[in-house]
Amino acid sequence: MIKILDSTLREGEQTPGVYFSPEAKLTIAEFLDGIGVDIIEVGNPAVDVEIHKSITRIAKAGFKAKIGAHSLCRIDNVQKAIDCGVDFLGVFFSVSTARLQKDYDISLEAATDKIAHVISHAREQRKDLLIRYTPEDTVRSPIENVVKAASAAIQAGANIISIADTTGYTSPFHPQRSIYNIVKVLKQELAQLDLHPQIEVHCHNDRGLALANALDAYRAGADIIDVTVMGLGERAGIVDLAELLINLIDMVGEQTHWQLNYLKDLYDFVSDHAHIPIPPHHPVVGKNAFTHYAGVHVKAIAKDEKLYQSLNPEILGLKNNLALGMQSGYTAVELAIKQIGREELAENKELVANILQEIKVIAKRGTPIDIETELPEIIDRCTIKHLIT
Ligand code: HCA
Ligand code: CU
Repeated sequence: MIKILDSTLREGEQTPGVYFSPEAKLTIAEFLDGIGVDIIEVGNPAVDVEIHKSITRIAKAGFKAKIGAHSLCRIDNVQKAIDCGVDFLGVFFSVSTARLQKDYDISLEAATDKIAHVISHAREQRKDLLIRYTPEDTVRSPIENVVKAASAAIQAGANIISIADTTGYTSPFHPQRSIYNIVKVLKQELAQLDLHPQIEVHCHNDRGLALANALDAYRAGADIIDVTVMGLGERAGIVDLAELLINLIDMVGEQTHWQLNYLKDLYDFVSDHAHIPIPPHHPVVGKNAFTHYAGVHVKAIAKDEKLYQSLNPEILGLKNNLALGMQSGYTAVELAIKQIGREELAENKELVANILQEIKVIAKRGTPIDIETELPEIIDRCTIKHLIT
């Protein structure tokens, strides 16, 4: 069964301007645990003492999910993470030619020694720790470097190798740049060395392909997929939790343990605390994700919702709804009138037509019409006109 690693509290907090207080972090972790994600990556304890405390607190909170810390490839940093009492440790160090030469200025051999040294230190401390090694920018690194670093990491005690598409470079449609191939090749190369780590993928969204790439990696047999709420993260962020889950359900079947009914509240909470609104047309959790509007659509869904819907909002604890505006037709007005409990008016065809005309005029202001508060006023105005004429 595919596992989900949520990194809202680590990668997500790398969104410029975003800060989650320790209380917000705990609440977000509670939601994620309730949804059933497997690993919650809380942060790097070396970044700030407050993050260190949050990791320790969440690690002790007794969640079902494994609680993880992110760490530079340094003994002191790894030690800080272990001191937080985490179940999971992620160590990253790139072995791309460019990074080795331009940034770190060390040879591949020196890099692999360092990786092995740091990971052995962590393994010696804790036999039960899940250790992930990420050759950052994996997908733009020579595969032989990745295999060398990954095998050194596994021999030193790593259980998981993460393929990081740090710059959103891969594409399922590009002949040389598919994460599908990278997952397959890395697994094969490591299997030849009799090494069988779990494979994780971390896909950035710079080209808008993070979700497509994550699903491509899933198809290739990846074991763990990284996500964040709202796809938060550096630059264009990473894979969106809600979007991934809704797609995985189609593939693994509805018999999953994920509690999707917490998603909307989690997203609202994160959006409030990140001060980033959820776009209304955001899949699954956006205000319009299950809203039907244009005349033809509303007329059809009044007969059968599936005519314009391939997802069932009930699995998310949500319902369909209706929007009124310039694109509306007669049926939408009838349904909206019924929705606010004025069924008797829906019979009056002339009145309904007048209300529709009035709605089309108001719609020109360019903001949504609120059915609960504005429709009663529109009805009153039209009823008076109707009585006079
Ligand atoms: C980062 C980069 C990272 C690391 C991923 C990982 C990436 O912000 O440190 O450690 O698995 O995209 O490569 O998020
Ligand atoms: Cu990242």
